[in-house]
Amino acid sequence: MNQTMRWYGPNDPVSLSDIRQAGCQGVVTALHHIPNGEIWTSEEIEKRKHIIEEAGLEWKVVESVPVHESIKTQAESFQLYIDNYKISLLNLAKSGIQVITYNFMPILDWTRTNLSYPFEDGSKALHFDRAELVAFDVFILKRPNAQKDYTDDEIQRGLHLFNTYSDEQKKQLQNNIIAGLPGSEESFTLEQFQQALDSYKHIDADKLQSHLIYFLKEITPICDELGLQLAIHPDDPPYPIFGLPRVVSTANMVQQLFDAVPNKSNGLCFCTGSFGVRSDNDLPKMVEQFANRINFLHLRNVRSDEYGNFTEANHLDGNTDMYAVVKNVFALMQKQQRSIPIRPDHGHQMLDDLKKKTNPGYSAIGRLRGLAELRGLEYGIAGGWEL
Ligand code: CS2
Ligand code: MN
Repeated sequence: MNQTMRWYGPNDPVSLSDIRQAGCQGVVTALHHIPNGEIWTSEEIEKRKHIIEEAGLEWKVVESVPVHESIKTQAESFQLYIDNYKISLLNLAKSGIQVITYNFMPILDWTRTNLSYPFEDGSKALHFDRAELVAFDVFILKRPNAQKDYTDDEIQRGLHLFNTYSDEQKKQLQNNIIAGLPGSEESFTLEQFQQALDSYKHIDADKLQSHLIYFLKEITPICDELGLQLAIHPDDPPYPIFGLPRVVSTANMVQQLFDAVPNKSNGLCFCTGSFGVRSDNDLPKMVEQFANRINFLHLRNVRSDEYGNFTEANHLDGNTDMYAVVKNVFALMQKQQRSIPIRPDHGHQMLDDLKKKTNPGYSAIGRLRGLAELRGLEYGIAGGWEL
């Protein structure tokens, strides 16, 4: 596996030197300063590439080239945004980038309710609590008809939190959910968020899926030609929230995308943490099912329950049998003679990082721990060679 870490660019408190010392060959990054929907010029791409290479690292994977909301809803001028996307792809390929990560989650990228959840070993984890989601959705945002998306029990627990939380805690909860986690391109006030939700009023899962398929049919021929590999990131959490449709949450949903658009560039970012929240996703089996389509791996673990609450656990400990996943990944890489890029997806805030201001999920030491464990796991599976 080709080991990388995500780097948020020159403003990231984790430096390229830190990432190199963690044992990575490369970084995964994006041009976060370019507004969503605008073209990534060759000049900007080359500038970033130069900084990375100066530090002795390579840049082969982009995460993410964001997909403009108009493409997801097929709102006015969406074709223009698709054309811009194609130009960005062309420019990236010219600079030697190989893998393009993106996602098709409406409005919000990954979502958590608590960004500093006390984990039992003293570190801090990211956490998703349905009762907190209800407290925000039903009682703070007051989304019309939100109640029908929850059980009575969830509503009672959400109401209890709403009644006991201080104003400050409510504000914090709101920020955690809609102020934009690292990597997400948008940040909302309550009014803006409700407005964005309204733009999905007439878009159900079938429609959103047809928009994704349309987008893939537009961009995959160009990617095939340029030798680019696409990597769609699954929904996180992998079930509908705020009444929004989801189209990349299960093995079946992913299979439908490959059946509809079989082009060779159409591929997957296999995020074990996202898929792993659902007990109906058998991850080692999915590695086998999508063997020819996995272009990038996000490895992390979660502990989830039947209601959809989850905590990000340590990388080798949680719902997912990481040994079985890495064993299957290793076997497919041997068979296909290719090295798939991986990154430890998130890590706990721990040790010295507890005293620092860090990007939630993306502090140095927790990810270093995760990467070291995963590297050791692969080394053991490989029998000590072929890394
Ligand atoms: C998140 C997201 O789980 C994750 O990897 O950190 O930022 C994710 O990378 C994007 O949704 C991918 O487009
Ligand atoms: Mn991920």
